[in-house]
Amino acid sequence: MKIKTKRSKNKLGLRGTLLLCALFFLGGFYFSRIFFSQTTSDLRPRLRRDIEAAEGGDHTSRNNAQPHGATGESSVESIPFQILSWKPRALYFPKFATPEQCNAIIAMTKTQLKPSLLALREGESAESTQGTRTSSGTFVSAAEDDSGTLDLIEQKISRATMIPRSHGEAFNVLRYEIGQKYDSHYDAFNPAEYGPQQSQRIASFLLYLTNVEEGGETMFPYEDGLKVPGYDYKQCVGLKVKPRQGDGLLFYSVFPNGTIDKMSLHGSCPVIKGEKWVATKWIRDHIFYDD
Ligand SMILES: O=C(O)CCC(=O)C(=O)O
Repeated sequence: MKIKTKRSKNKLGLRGTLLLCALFFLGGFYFSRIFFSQTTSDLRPRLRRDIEAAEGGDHTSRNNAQPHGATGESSVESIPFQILSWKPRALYFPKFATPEQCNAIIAMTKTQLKPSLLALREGESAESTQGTRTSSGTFVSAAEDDSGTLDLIEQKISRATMIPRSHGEAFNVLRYEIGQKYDSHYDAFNPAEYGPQQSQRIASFLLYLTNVEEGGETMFPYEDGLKVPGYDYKQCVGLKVKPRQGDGLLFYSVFPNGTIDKMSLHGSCPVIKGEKWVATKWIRDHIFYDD
């Protein structure tokens, strides 16, 4: 009896052990595959954040900052942007300024507006260019604004572009009423057309101060090399950027080698409904001295 019992126990034990081993092996293999193939980007956001923070890779954390130089900053910050186009290089900055800041800029300039002027090419006159730019506007510098609003905006533009504030012209605040527009033009001055230049406009930052119900888009007719047959500089075509209060648009008028980017041709489509306010900052390749 004793021997019989022992034998039957051994037989079952061996099978059971083998089966158990096989199950453990397969189970271990299966779970290790799942565990090691899962990268942190597959994990739920909360878990991913915890892992990144533990690894020191939390990109929203101030702790991720590097030791900085004398002119640098101690914290890591973000200014969200969207690349609208590489040809020309155009970036969009949602919520660059607050509605309160935009309204303050309108309030401080609205009594100063005069018909907008044009930089004339050789041979052009106010009469020959009449109707090209029909907005009204005024120039205002950050130093003239005691509230500090323009100072903050200007600082932020300089951080977004990494071009020192001293290279910026004063803000050109523009108002477009219904039907008003700015035909396509370049912000950079081609010396062949405008004569020798002391410095060049290399980039433009537009801060939209209002929403516009209809029309008033900033347009780039030659975006991506697009050339509309018979295009007459007055048509509203190409890449169109719809103004939204507080959003910013930055585009570069020259290439890194200093030549003018022909695709930076741009203008403002006529306002159809509502009113468009925008503050433009032209940025130069040299320190800009207002004379
Ligand atoms: O108003 C716009 O959207 C464009 C303004 C502009 O072209 C300029 O200020 O140079």
